[in-house]
Amino acid sequence: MYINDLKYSQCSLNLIEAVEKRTLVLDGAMGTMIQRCNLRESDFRGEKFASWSCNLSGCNDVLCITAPHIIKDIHLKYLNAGAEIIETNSFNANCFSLADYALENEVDAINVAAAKVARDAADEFMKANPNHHCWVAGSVGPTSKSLSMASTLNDNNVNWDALVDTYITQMRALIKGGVDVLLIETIFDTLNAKAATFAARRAMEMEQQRVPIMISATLTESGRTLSGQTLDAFVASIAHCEPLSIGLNCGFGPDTMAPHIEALQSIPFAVSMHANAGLPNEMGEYDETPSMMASKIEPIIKSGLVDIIGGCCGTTPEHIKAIAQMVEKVGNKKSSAKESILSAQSSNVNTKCVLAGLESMEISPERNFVNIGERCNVAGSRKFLRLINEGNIGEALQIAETQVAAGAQIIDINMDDAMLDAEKEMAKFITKLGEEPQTARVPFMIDSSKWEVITSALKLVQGKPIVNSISLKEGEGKFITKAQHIREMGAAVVVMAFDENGQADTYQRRIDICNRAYNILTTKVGFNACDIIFDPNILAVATGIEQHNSYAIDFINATKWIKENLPGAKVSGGVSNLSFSFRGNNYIREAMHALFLYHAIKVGMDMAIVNAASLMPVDDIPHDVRIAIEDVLFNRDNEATSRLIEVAQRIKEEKSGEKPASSTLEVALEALSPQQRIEQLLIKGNATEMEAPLLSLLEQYSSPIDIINNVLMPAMNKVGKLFAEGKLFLPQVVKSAQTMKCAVDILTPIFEKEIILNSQLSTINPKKIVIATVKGDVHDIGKNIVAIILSCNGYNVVDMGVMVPAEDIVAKAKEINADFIALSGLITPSLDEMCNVARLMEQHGMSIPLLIGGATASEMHTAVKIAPCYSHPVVYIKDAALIPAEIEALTHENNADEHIANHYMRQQQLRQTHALAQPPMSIEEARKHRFIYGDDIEIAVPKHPGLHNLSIKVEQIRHLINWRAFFGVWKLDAAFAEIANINGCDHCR
Ligand code: THG
Repeated sequence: MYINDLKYSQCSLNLIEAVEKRTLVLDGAMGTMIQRCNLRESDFRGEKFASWSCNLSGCNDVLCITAPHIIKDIHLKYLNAGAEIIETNSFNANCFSLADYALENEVDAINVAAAKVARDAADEFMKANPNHHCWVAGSVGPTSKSLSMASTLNDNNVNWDALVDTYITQMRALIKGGVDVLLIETIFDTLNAKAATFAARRAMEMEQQRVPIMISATLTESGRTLSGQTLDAFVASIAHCEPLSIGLNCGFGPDTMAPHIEALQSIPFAVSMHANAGLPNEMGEYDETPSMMASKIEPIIKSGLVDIIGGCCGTTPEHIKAIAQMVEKVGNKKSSAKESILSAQSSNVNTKCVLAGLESMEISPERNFVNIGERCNVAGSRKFLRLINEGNIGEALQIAETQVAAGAQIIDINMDDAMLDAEKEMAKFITKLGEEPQTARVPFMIDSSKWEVITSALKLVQGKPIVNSISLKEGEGKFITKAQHIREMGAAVVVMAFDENGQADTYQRRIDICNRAYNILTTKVGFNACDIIFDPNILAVATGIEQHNSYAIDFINATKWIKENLPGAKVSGGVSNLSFSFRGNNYIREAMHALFLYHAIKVGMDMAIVNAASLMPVDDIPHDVRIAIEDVLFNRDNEATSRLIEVAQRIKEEKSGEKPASSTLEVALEALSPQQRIEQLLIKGNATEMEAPLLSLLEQYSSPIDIINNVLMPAMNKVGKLFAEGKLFLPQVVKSAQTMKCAVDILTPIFEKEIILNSQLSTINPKKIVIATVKGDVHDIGKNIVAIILSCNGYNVVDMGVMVPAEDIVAKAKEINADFIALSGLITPSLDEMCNVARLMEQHGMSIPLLIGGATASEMHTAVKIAPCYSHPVVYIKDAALIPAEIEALTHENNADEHIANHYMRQQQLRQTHALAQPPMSIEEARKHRFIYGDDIEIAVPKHPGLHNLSIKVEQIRHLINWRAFFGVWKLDAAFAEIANINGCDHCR
């Protein structure tokens, strides 16, 4: 059910229409008027609460039940003074405030009564004055709680859900009682206001009745809300509820309030103002007389800045009368500009994208480009991950601060690590960011592939954040539900160019998916087009794989298309992804980022996730480097990657002053033995000269298979090692793998002949590997690289693609009698899915090794979470280049058992280290595990009780000490544990 499907009452429609045409007069203070009545405590109690246990004096809201005639009389006084909108006497009628009087269970009754008595007064007035229309506004105060400050105030009694429930109860009752509009007022904390607007929607859905919302904030002297937001930021944070009006009340007299009201003139909503009768004097009284107040308001009305005007503390029917007369005198004319702003409000394309932290930030072409700090990301910064793991929030916050100081205008926050409770860590970090003035200033980007992490983070942000991200990968239904929720929570959204078939990796798929998502969001969800940020996938270029060569230019062209064809939509992307091939060479990476951004911004890219501190000016890049990079970005020719590798290597040498990396690789081939020559050719990816040394080796080895096992495989392992040391880049590894394939191809016809001769079929039967990106995940670039490297190494690879359910993977492996299953995934939920696959393999009684890879996978997670699900090897593979070596080791004729035993031992150690690093359980929890014994247990009695002197040598007891536990605590690694083994520790066997 969408809010737009609900209907306004005729009265509410009249109100909306009236605000567009003229300035309406709101009533004045309720409290002042009740005080004037000099009520006794017994008047508050009335009949209903005569024997109530609490003192009810001062509980104004209860009077709606116990003395409705008094309240109705006040309403009538305001109506007769000229008020057209009267506020119900329900400002404090929420369960938190009423709990002070033990009336928390009367919220419904009091609000229904408040609405009814106001309705009564309004109807009576209209009957007597048929030419005057008047309306009832349900007054909803801020409650006594502050959500965004709850953590600072150590208030554990309130959170988003509790506050939303509180508001829902109050608002449902007001709607039931017949109000024409809800007035959320005296807002000092925007997060409270967001909860209120969220609750308003729910209340309307529950009551099947739509009512307009008026929103009114209270500023402190600094011109900000108490929770620290500027007025602009406040407007940006609540505009998503499309209120009838936004305005100010309380806090100031009319003259002090005027400049702030002026600042609201360009908002696409009506503007309301109900100031106090001046500032309270020393006695706490308000001195401004009705005529003083009216004359101060006059210029504001004349300038057409205000659409709804009334009074707050200290104002009386006399003040309202003076104001109403002044409004009438001024002529009650609205500027046509304002009229058109208000009537255009329903169009959702022509508004702007304004985000907010404590301050607002508009994403506009004038800003040229917005940079989003990437470093608060556990998957994108080893340092940040370490700090979060250590619970060092202070230094983690400094990373955010440093980014803002370096120019980040938004900060991306990502806690998706398999070993972290991402939801909890995100909540903790976001709360802390909101408390630090430097970081609270900027809008946040909540980056997670887990929906629960996003939804719970949204409940903690008082500004207007960006959700990063949603996509069509699970189909339209889920996409719409998520988008709808994000819209209701008032966030902008990053939409990744993924669909049911995976991630878009061509120009056409990029624009097709973005176009489809745009249409769904704008037509079916009613999302403001300006709040949609497309991410058409920045993927790594120069990987050595041909299909990847056009990734950069396709992104740039897709950006251009989106900006030209999807009005309002923004474009963003994670720039550091682009240069993953050059990890270890920061200079080239940064130069690539700078040039990529330069070209993407030219065609309209609005923002990007970047390392704010290391953005390089394009003009600082030497001409030859620039050309080499641009050739890659624009995919100018097939040699572009090779040329960039050369440049990258040269620069690395120049920067490090190291012995050139290439010269360690470059050796005079003629002087080498055939084995060494083959190794060099493989490292360099040179296939053309491979045949001669291979053939000459045939004289030395009895079979081509021996050459593969003893020469080619070790050479590939060396490639893996050089890669791990940062001496080779990914494209070179891919090229090496392709060279390996050529070498194997040269040998194949020879051993095929041999098979026939020796009928050794089984020995050369290539190993079969089933590889898949698991269910829920569409990322497959890493997996594809692994598949290519494996095929090049002569394995028989069955690539099942992306989003593959566990059942299908296991079925396929059984069907083809696979030797390995390899699983890949980039996002954290994929890791849980990998556990599911492991469990299913166990259920099916399989015994083949399971290989785990992907950006969020880790050795620790594999050992702690996945391996225990399966009683055979589950091995984490850090890099694509390392997989052939691991497969060899796992199946090695002589050494496999030892390798697997070592592997199990290492994983066992990792699990212990992990267990020891967990915080100790609480004493209550520990006591639940205490030893419970009954009568049937016999407890041995010591044979010789009392004190005895024993003389024991250390050597005698050393083997009884659990050294492994100590090594775990001391964080010593496996090598040290070996010593314990040597020393014969019983626990370490
Ligand atoms: N699109 C969207 N969101 C994203 C991405 C995207 N969020 C995450 C990521 N991609 C963008 N963030 C990063 C952060 C860091 C790096 C890359 C992308 C990075 N880090 C160094 C590395 O891995 O080599 C590590 C540096 C270190 O440990 O200090 O490159 O595309 N919507």
